[in-house]
Amino acid sequence: MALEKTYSMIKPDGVRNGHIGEIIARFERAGLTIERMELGMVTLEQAKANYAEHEGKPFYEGLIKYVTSGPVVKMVISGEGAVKKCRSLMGATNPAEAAPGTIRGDFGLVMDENVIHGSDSVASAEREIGVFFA
Ligand code: IDP
Ligand code: MG
Repeated sequence: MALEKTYSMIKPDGVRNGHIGEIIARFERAGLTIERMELGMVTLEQAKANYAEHEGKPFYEGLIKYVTSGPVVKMVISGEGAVKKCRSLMGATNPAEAAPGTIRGDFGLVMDENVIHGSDSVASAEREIGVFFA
């Protein structure tokens, strides 16, 4: 493994439901470092850039609305194998299938509002960090 940076974002439901502290604590407990962090809205342009790969899918419009609906926590997280580590702490995309002990398994209920985003590769991470921390 290598020292990596990843982009993660506590989505509007995670912020609204008061899970910021617990989620950050889990990243830190796992040995990851929060390098940058900002609480604020996602612009329409940022949402579209982040989710470009999903354009045209049935859930796309709802996803863009949801992720721009309220404040989020944008983070750059670093550490050994940070991309995979972050994804495994997050759990499966569908909270109904996410294992207990994962962020989505513990704090999410439905696919439409699944608490957190995390880059799926080093290349995606670089792109997404550029979108949110230009
Ligand atoms: P990921 O967030 O685990 O990487 P992706 O497949 O990249 O999952 O999907 C991006 C986001 O789009 C998901 O986190 C979720 O918010 C939303 N999403 C994906 N599939 C569906 C769906 O079938 N219904 C509603 N929302 C979905
Ligand atoms: Mg994804």
